[in-house]
Amino acid sequence: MQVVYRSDYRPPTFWIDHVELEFDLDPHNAIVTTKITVRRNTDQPSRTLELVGEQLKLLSVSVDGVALNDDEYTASSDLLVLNDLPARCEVQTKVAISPVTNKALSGLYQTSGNFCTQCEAVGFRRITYFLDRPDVMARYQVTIRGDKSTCPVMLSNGNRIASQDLGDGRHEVVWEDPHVKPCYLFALVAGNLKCHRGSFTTASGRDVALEIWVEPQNIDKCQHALVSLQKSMKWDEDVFGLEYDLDVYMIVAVNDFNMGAMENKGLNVFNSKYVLASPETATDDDYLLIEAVIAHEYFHNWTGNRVTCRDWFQLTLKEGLTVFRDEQFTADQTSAAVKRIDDVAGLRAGQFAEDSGPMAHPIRPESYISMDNFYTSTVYRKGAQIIRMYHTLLGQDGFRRGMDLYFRRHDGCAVTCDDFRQAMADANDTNFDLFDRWYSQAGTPELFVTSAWDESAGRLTLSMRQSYPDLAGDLPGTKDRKPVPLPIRVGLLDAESGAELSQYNDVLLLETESADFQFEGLDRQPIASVLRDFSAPVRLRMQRSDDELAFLMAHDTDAFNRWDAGQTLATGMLLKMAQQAADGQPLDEPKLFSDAFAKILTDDSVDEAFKALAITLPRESVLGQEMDVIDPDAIHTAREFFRRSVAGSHRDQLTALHQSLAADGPYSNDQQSINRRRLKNVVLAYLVSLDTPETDQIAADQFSGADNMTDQQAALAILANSNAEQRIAALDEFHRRYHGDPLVLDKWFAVQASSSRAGALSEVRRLSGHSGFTIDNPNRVRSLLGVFSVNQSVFHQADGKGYELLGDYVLLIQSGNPQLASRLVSAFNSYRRFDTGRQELMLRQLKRIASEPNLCKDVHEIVQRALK
Ligand code: HT7
Ligand code: ZN
Repeated sequence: MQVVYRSDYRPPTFWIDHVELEFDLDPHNAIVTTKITVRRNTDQPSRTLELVGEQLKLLSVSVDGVALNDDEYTASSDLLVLNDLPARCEVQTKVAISPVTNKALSGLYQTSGNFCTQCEAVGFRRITYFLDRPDVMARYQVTIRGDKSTCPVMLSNGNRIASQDLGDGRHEVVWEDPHVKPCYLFALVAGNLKCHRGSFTTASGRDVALEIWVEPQNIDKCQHALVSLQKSMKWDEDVFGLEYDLDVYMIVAVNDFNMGAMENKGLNVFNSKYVLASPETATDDDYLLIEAVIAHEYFHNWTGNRVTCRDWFQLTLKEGLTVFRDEQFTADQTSAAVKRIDDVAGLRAGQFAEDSGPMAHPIRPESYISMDNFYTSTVYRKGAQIIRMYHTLLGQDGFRRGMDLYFRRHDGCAVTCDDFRQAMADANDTNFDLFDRWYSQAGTPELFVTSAWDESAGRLTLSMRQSYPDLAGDLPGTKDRKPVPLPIRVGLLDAESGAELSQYNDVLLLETESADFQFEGLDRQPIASVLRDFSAPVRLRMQRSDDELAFLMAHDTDAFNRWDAGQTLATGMLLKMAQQAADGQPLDEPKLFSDAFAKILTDDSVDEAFKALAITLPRESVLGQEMDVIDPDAIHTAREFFRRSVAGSHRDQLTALHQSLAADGPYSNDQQSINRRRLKNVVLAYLVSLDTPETDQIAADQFSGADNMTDQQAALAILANSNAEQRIAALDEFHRRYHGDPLVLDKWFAVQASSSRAGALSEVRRLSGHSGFTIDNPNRVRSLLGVFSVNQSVFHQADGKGYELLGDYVLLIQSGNPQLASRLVSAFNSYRRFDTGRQELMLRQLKRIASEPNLCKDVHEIVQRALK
């Protein structure tokens, strides 16, 4: 299979200035007529234009209005080659495509009977022959003709400039986008949709119409998305001075979508999960995610659309930057500390694991077989951490200067990560050349810190050293790795009072392999708080006693490190207990954590969301990363024991706390109520871990009495993971009530797929045969198989039945939807980290998949990397 290399980038032989598209919509036989005005690139002395396609049926081709004979071009379903073209001309093609049989959800497809497109990264070639690459930017005019009854609404990018009734039951709408764009930002939606409308007046006084298009039955679930959009528009004006640039901003919600959403110019297409919300059907987390995804796609209008990527290797240019922007936005709307903790927990669980397995790659990869495989947490989440480091070093004002210069230099252009870094540096008269290493090296650096106290000099020395752990195999970006620039935020605390010694609060910059940093003038030995706010994406390795960690957990003024000290303390204890479990020894009681736990719950200086995070134990998968050989059973036993033991020690306090949080009165979505629900549901999980009829009843009562989905789903998930006698009744009741709402039905599948009770794996297998399960809907697949594949103790059941189940579905899904299948198969990427028995069983599935005769290239790429 063809490998694409970053080093092979060449500018195109022709530019495309204007694109005219005509769609005659039909589910089985849609006709697409494309007129492109092309201009030879004078830097590239070729007269040949090679237009790529995928699964297209070519009907005709002409140049400057003259139809070409068969011998004047070469064509296959994947390539159209035109030789000896004049320096400027107009090329017209006509192709036929079949939206209804397009299960890949890339190109033009049907979802719930409506037409919809997805072009990023390379879906436009499934619509028409084109220069399907992001550095070719053009102006578009789009004519859509469709059935008036099935397609009363027909949308595309930009402004609607004309419409007419065609008299034969069909009608036509013409759209024009005044901005140049790459073809991956093209969009078309047509079908039976209703609109929830709003507006926004920009800082310079222009009125923008805001339109949220959904299936008619969902029209009452759009207000939160609309408000989220308005907040995002205002925030980008306030923080970055960026205004919206069209008269209308449309969002369409669709049920079948491979990712979260797509930032097409003026016409975003969203997975309905990230648009639709009502308190009865969406949880607080859903509300938060909707706001974040709406913001993310909106922010792309500048970071991605106005300035785009020169080639797909630069993906982090728009994605890392836009994730950073959406993280800052959410931090401003909610709590910066809680947001940072949530983000880092996600980074550690997903990206750190990716960075230490066979798919490890730099945030700017060097090669790919399928670009779709590189929409990874490394490109997105680690990419955002790299942007955050510029921000940490420059401050908000310096970062803003860099952004302003980036837009001044590159508006309307397709550029590289180097261009961004240069703008940041030039605007601040500094040099960021060493940051290049973050773009070309894979793996998570380890930061080793030791401290030395000189009593007579009153001096503390922190000695820091960075290095990369070795990775198995010959992975890209792992040879001759050099030290990377690390901004390390540090503070000191008085060891007796716990007070912050604020004059020592600083950001240190480690750019070499090692360095010493000294803090002078101290009266007595302080406690150091290192890597505050997680100021660099590294694994911190610092020898600290349990007492020191408990001290930081109680006193650190940096909320992130306060939380992290608790996690580190719990991790150490849990790993020791896992070893005891593996050795068949009795497990230690987690006394120190348990005491700190009780103190946090009564600490008035922190909010309930922070308390919820502070008492949540590290995930099983994160604990696994810290073991030489992951033992999923021992980790599970230890974590369950730990939780039950803490709950047992504080049963009365937890019962009273749950009671008081549950007495809050009717549902409200203000931040304090959200925080209180969050804490209430973590407390409930502790209580139900006690496995008593009384504590089960608390969950059952919450389930039946809940007036909102947050409390109901939390109680259901906790019951589904328990031995409570109310378990089955709750699951049945939930299904009875919500089976008609696809997004809520997804939750029903997900809570069962995340359960780790005995027999959970057979339940997942049984659910895959349930009438509500379908492989055609990615949300449904993710809610059952995706959730199950990260449920460590169940997926890694020692007999390999979990692996077999996933293998079966990867093979079933891959021919229809390669993107979805390749996400699923990635669950095998960690196989080298397990014992030989499990390795063998996972390898068996990988080899079985690899030997499939018609394996799609997406899955092929992941499996080959794993097997290498
Ligand atoms: N930029 C969007 C990426 C995306 C995508 C990529 C591959 C296949 C399907 C896709 N749908 C959306 C989403 C974003 O990051 O904003
Ligand atoms: Zn994005």
